[in-house]
Amino acid sequence: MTTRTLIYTLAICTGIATATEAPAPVLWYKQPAIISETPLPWATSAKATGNLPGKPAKNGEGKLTNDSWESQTLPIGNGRIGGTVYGGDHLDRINLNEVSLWTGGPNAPQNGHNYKYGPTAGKDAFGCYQPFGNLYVQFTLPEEKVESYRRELDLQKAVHSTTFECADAKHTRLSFVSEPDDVLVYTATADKPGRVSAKIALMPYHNVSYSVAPGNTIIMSGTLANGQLFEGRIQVRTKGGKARLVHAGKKDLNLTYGRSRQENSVQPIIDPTGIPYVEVNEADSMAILVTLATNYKQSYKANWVGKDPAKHNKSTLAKVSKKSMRDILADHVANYSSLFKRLSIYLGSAGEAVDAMPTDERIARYKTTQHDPGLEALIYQYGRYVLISGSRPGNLPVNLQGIWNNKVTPPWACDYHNNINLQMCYWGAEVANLSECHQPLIRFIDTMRAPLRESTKKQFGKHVRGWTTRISQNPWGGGGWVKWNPPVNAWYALHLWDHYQYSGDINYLRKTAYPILKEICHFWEDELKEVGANGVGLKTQNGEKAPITNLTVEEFPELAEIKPGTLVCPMGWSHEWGPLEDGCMHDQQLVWELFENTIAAARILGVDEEWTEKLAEKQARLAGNRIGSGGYLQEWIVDRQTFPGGKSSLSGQRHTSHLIGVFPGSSISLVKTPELAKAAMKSLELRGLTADNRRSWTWPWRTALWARFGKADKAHSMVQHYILYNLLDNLFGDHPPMQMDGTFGMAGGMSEMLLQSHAGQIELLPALPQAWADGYIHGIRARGNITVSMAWKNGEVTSYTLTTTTPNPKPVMVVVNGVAKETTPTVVKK
Ligand code: FUC
Repeated sequence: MTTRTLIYTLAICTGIATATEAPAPVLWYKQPAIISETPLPWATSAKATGNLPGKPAKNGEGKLTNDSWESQTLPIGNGRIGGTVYGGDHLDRINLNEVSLWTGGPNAPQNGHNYKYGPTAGKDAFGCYQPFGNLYVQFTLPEEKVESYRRELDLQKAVHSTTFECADAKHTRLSFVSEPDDVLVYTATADKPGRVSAKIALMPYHNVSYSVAPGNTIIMSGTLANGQLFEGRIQVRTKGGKARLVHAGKKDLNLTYGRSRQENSVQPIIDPTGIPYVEVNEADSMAILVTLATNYKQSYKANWVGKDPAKHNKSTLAKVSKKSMRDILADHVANYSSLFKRLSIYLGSAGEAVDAMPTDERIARYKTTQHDPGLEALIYQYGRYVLISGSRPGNLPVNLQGIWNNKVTPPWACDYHNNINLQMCYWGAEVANLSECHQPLIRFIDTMRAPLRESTKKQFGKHVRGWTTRISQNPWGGGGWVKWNPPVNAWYALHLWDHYQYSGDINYLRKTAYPILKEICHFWEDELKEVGANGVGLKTQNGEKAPITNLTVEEFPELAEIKPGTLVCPMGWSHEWGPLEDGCMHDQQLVWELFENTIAAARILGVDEEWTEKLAEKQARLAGNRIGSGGYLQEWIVDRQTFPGGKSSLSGQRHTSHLIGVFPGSSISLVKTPELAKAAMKSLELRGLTADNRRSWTWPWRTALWARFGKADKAHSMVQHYILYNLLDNLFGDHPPMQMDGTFGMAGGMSEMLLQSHAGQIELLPALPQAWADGYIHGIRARGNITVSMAWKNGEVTSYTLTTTTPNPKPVMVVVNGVAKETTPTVVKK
């Protein structure tokens, strides 16, 4: 089978014609992922699975593990239901997830102090995201050897396939999660009749009850310790042969949890005897339909409780039973690809042979050559793939692992971590042309306001309006970690504003974004602290248990420049190092941008003139950025080069908090503030590239930062570092352990190298590296509801077009090959 497809992109509507041989975006492997030994209803041990050997993999702690979920399985999803596919030939497994299955609750009494999680955490604990179950399919194959094995994930269709030959038949298994039909589908066929024989079970992670229903249907339902109801159903359809339900009458399952050495985590211990399963004998083909649901409703008013999951599953299967498999697949592909195909990208190639390599071998090759623009383009498109598969309107947003998780005690609770991770997952949403996939984050921000208003008052005092939150959040309005993250509300505001800037949707601005922006401003109006001349009143605390002391002009002479009446954000933490202190630059920059954008929004809407005048007056008094004695941008209001004890406060830290005004913010830029931009560059250089700098999410951020500084080869080297140090075989990001922020984030980070639109103009190829000298991108987005397509050769733009769906567009300034030109976008239909 060839992975190469000749794509002639004749963009008639955009006027750009490119005839480029671009490889189809596909991940593929010559071996299945290793499935750890597990007892199944038809066998107390599935040790001898008969599978082809998998690749020994390391877990997040760097130890070899028998289960290679983390680095070898491939994700599928529809934003609600997620699966990670192992692709075994004899025994196959899909780890199943549903986006809302969460233990814990609002953890009100000890909010944040009770960061207890796990499979049995109750309402008073923070809880964690839970895996739902596992679909196991044990095939009976002839004794002959399995040959020509291949598993692949086709990013153009969002379909996983496993193909191989055994005896004289070719076997094909497909899996995908349909958004229109809301089911996960697994099919098995062979090109000779009667060759599909298998046993199929749905295995749990929690205490469940089993029942069965007509049509070879198995139902698995349960209630978590926090009262959340969940239910999963599988239904098996066959063509030819026979299928029957084997049900020994076992209903209730009581699990215990123990540490599994194989998976190096806590796992359920299951006695499988008597669990119902479906047996298929000598069918021509079979299809397994999986539906999962909980009774979660994203509404504080409804106490987070919604519809009965059983009803949902029953009606989903009833609806889908009227459709042929061909139609289910066709509708899935049409739905998914209508989003994916909006953007195509070609950055060059290291040759046909490299483009055709298995993905894991290709990554290994990259580690020695560091040259494979095709792999880099694949990483970009994979970021878009996981966003479409993990984040669809109407659902919760993606968490630390997207929606894919196989552990009942996942790292960091698999929560909504908001000091970089959650936000980064959405950096590609607008610019990479997936605006509707941004909706789950925007809705999350919106729906968490009600509980957060209450906890914010408890923490900051009754007089404080608005809301903010702790560093990690759960879907119950609860917060994890003792520490609050006050400026995160202003960071969230950037997302709300960006969605307007890219879409130009004035109704959204009026009804959704502006009221939230205003409320966040209220919080800061009440929280900002005024200091005197010489910074009198500035406080610092060297760690949570240390005494709070004053910052003085005697110790920090630079405070002499602080004017009386200066406003600072109180006691911030420049993620996650240094003291708790007034006026951290990360906080100051975010609040400055919040005020700036809110004032702009009010002007557009023609509202709140008087109030925004006051806001502008406050904005002008915010303590601003300062350039430190070493020419770097100060991270704190005082010029620190070391912390008490002598450790450097400039290098070796993964967060680049004080550069947030460069990206994802835009208050510091080469165009608007060249001196500060130069200092910010120095700060970034000083951070270094080793040790703590190497994390899943550090590289996409630094890619975007260097791109904003116009340093193409530096930006590209951040992409290279990501691949060298923090990329797993399945293109998941590795913190370690696996963390999906980097995976999502690269779509955003790399976009900044190709197009920027934050400084009042559209710049084409602002940071194009040597390695991508010839290429094209069709369908990248710029602020102002503009879609850009362009091609380039030897680093120079050779053709470009701008389109918009906004009637009567105004001309915009476009920088092409260093020259600014006024261009009016062409109007196209929505
Ligand atoms: C933040 C980061 C860590 C990690 C965690 C989940 O706290 O500082 O590196 O990504 O989130």
